[in-house]
Amino acid sequence: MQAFRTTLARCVAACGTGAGALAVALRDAEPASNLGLPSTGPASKLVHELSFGVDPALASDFKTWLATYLKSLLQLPGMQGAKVLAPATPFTPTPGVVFVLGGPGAGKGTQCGLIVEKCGYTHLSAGDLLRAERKSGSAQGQMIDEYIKEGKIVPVEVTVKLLVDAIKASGAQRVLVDGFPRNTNNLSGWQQVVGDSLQLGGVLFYDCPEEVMQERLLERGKTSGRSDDNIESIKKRFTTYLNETMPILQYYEHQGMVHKIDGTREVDDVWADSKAAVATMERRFVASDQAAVAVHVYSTDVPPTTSEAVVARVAKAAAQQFGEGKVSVTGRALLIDSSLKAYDLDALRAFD
Ligand code: UP5
Ligand code: MG
Repeated sequence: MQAFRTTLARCVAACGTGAGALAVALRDAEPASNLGLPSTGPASKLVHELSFGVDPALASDFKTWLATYLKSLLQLPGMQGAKVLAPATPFTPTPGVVFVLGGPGAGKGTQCGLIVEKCGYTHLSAGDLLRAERKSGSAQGQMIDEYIKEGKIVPVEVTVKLLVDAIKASGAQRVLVDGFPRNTNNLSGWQQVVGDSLQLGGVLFYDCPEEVMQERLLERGKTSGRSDDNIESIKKRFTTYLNETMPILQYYEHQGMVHKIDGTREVDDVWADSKAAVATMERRFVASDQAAVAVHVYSTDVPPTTSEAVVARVAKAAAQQFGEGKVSVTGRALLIDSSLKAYDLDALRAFD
């Protein structure tokens, strides 16, 4: 008995601990094409590991359907059983943000207003938040005042805190971050503070020549009361935009994240493009918001059963039930290489 315990301990040590140990007991069935050939020896056991991406709105219906569907799948020859694995922590979708960039007066705020109205997004303008903070009269408020009049970019610690606090307070799932990030300091500050806690759907970029923007801002300056809607500040804002914000746009362009929109046209025409861009970003959000479900299906390799065939069969059934694109299915086959049993631990036998 002691010898057995020692061997078992060595096995467990060799395999690692926890979830890793379970994973080691299953090795990739290779090459995959072998699974399609008639087996010559005694039947081996296979685990078909299926991963589902499910539209969160369908998560509950999917769960119900999956249980019934798996029962029918298990009627097929060679199929022996299945386990549905749930994530240990409940799935919560990551809130999505869209950066809105463009020169001063390009129409960022105007288009954001429409996106809020028609698409239900929450709008947070970095400039508006800074202007509100300026009113506080604190030392920080005076510093912000100087930066805005000079068309300079306020240090990122201030702006990111205002933005992140406002995003948290809003509790929104979709947020337009207007007029940010404006330079590399903004970008790195955002990435450090936000990390993966928010997902970026893309960047709306309103492209507009300086003459048009200047005319709009001077017109607005007659009534806006903004300390930077005067010709001196406007010129400085243009320079800052060209030197510091354009590189940020190029950075995101390289990543294929920018939706460039001609901002010189009538508001409604610009809106048509904004709407299409938001729809594209929404598809990106939905794809990454999909709740993850995993299933292990156990079969023998007699008759031969390829993972591709199982995935294709399950994907077809899911598409018939929920519609194309609502449930994604991927999978692979694993051979059971060796199996370890928990010794004297009844509870752990449930995993076998
Ligand atoms: N208008 C809009 N669309 C039109 C159209 N299609 N046709 C005709 N007219 C149109 O529009 C400007 C004016 O044009 C309005 O009168 C509108 O009716 C008309 P708006 O939608 O307000 O343009 P927007 O691009 O939002 O212009 P804004 O002046 O807000 O741009 P800025 O980027 O200059 O201002 P922001 O508030 O973002 O920043 C101000 C300052 O804050 C910065 O200069 C900087 O000092 C500071 N700041 C930071 O330091 N860090 C930040 O992260 C953000 C700001
Ligand atoms: Mg604005």
